[in-house]
Amino acid sequence: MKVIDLRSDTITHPTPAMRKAIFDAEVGDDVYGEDPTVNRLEEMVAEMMGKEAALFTTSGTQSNLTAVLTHTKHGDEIIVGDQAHMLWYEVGSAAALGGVIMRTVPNNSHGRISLDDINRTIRNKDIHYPETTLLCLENTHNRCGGTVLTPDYTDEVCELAHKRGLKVYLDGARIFNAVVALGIPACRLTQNVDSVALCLSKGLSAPVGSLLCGNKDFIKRARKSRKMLGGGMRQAGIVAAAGIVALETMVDRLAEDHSNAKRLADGLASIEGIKLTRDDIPTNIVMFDLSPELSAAEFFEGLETGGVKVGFRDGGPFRAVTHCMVSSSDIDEALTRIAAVCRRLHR
Ligand code: TLP
Repeated sequence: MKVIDLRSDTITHPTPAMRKAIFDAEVGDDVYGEDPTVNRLEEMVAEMMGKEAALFTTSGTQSNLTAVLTHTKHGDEIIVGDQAHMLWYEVGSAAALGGVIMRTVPNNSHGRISLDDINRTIRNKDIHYPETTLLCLENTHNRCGGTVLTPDYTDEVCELAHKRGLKVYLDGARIFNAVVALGIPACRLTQNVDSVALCLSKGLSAPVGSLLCGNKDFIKRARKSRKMLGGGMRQAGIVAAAGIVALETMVDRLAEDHSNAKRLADGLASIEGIKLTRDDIPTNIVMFDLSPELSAAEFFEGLETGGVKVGFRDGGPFRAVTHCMVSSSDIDEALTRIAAVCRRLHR
């Protein structure tokens, strides 16, 4: 039985073209700035994002922390949405290693934080207060169901934050899903943010890596922060080569993941006992709950033995993420298996 793994798009393997590029990669010592493949990837991504420079990091988590370390000083306060990946899934690194307070404001169901909330939360200058120096957005928004922030909204947030003296950082781990959903170039979504990171190892299917982008001075300082975090990677061209192929070949096909996510959501909505957390499925993430008469633990166990893996933390909701290693017929098969588990639990 083929296991249909919908836990995350992070489970995707490098494609044959990536493996070939890895094999052939020209390399050098990147800590000396001498890896030609890393340099090529960084230039390529900086241009795509409309920024002066980029820095190759090991992971989205490392990019996010590197950005915080570079934009702030110990004791500062940063504003994040209460559903932000940086808050939930990064081991409290901004506080633990960056020495900053993460002040939360609510994310709405579209992954937005309101301009009023932002304005209210930024501290005035006062001897009692920490300084608010950074505001963080996320596009697409993971815990808000792969929702997309529009360029207009992003611009408005940036205008307000900049007026109040803050920098804006965008966690764009899945920014290409937003790009494909909106049909606009990435640089339009990043035009006014001070820095942005994207991931190669999610829907784009590269084995490792993320890029942090910003102006030259920011990236120069970020390079030092990354070094402090142990992220100076020497002959990293081996992995950067796969990243270049990912950007060249895997972006447009994200549309297929989005249509498979819709197919999955439509099917789930028709299964008795399952309730989607939202009506629209903007990109490749589907979240759902069970009706109260069904046990989440039994459902989860039933799926595992039935050959379907989904994400499940803290009592729900469940999360299913589509990616290039599941086809539309795999989605149909997953739906058949999920429906069978629900029928059994209803008995
Ligand atoms: N998210 C992972 C898990 O950590 C939950 C996933 O499976 O979705 N920003 C966002 C918006 C992310 O979704 C993730 C990964 C990261 C940053 C961190 O990236 P990595 O895993 O490369 O450190």
